[in-house]
Amino acid sequence: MTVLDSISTLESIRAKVEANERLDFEDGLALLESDDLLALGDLADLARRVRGGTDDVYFVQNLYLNQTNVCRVKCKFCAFARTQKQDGAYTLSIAELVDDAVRQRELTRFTEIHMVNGENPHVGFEFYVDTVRALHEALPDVHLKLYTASEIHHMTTLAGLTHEEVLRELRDAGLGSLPGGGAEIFAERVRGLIAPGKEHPDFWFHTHDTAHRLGIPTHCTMLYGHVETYEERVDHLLRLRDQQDRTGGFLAFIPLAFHPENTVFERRGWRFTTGVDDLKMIAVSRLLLDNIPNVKAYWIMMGMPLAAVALHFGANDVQGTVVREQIFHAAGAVTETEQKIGELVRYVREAGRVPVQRDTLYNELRRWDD
Ligand code: V47
Repeated sequence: MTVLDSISTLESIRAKVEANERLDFEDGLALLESDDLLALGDLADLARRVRGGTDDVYFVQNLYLNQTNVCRVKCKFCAFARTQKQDGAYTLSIAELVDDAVRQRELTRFTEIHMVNGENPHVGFEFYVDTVRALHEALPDVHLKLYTASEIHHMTTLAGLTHEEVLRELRDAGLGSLPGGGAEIFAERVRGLIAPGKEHPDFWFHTHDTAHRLGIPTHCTMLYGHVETYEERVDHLLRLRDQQDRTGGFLAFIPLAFHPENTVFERRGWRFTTGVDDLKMIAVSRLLLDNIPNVKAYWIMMGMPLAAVALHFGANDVQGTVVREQIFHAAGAVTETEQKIGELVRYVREAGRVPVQRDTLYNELRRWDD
């Protein structure tokens, strides 16, 4: 695209954004192909405001847990998973997991537990239900955001139950919402290259669709910066938008930048994404996902300085305090594993925004607007 073409395309997109009109596939592609990063940020910030966004920037005080890294799938992008026999494989008992969470709660007043695991073929469905019940009984006022759609699908195969039956049992045991992982990229070409053993994307959607219909809110993600094309990124975002039109249960979208260290892609020379790509993804996500209220700048992946810049590119959430993150750190993240509330507040304020501590469901708990 020539510079002049690019300017006129962005201008026509701006007119749509100002009129709060839905952007289409071609718009998404043009945005990703644009090098005018500041214009993208400006458009995304405009879109956020046109749709009712304010200066509030959210964060949640949360605890990350990973009960097991044993996984049957062998996704090529993953440095966290192990087979049962590999060095470093672990599965925490329910008592170990709960004791740990209770000890952490004495140190920090987190309101959410965020837990994702490997798809462990050596435990049964009851292990998961008992884990949820035990966490809920030990910490009844903590929201349990547990298990990606891939794990839920895995549980249906373990138990011979439907997605609805699995979700109902987990919900009755205390599950509050689902994290957005497992989405990766929906395009089958890419899935076949990076995660050939993973379930078909239809199951990912079916799980979220069922959760929403049962009143269980969920999150959604996209793993970018590996073998996918811009077209496949836009396709992924539009499939999420269609799902949200149908059921409306996504609380937030989180773009996840691929980290190559300790994966087969590192040996093939793949590199970390750049800040430009990360900011572009935040902006394009905000612009295309007109029906998902929150876009997170995940500081664990991009670092807090860039996450603060992302607040001017359409993001309105910096995720959380996140203690002991393992998935991105196994793959080369050099960010801290914990962010103190005071630091989150400082970064958000320096970006000219108002820090708001939220619970998982985006209810306001505390604000810093002085
Ligand atoms: O599905 C795995 C990704 C996801 C790598 O819901 C990797 O708020 C980059 O679910 N490089 C799991 N990404 C994490 C997840 C999550 C994370 C943050 C917020 C939320 C939320 C959910 O992590 C996986 C995969 O897409 N992942 N390995 C890697 N090497």
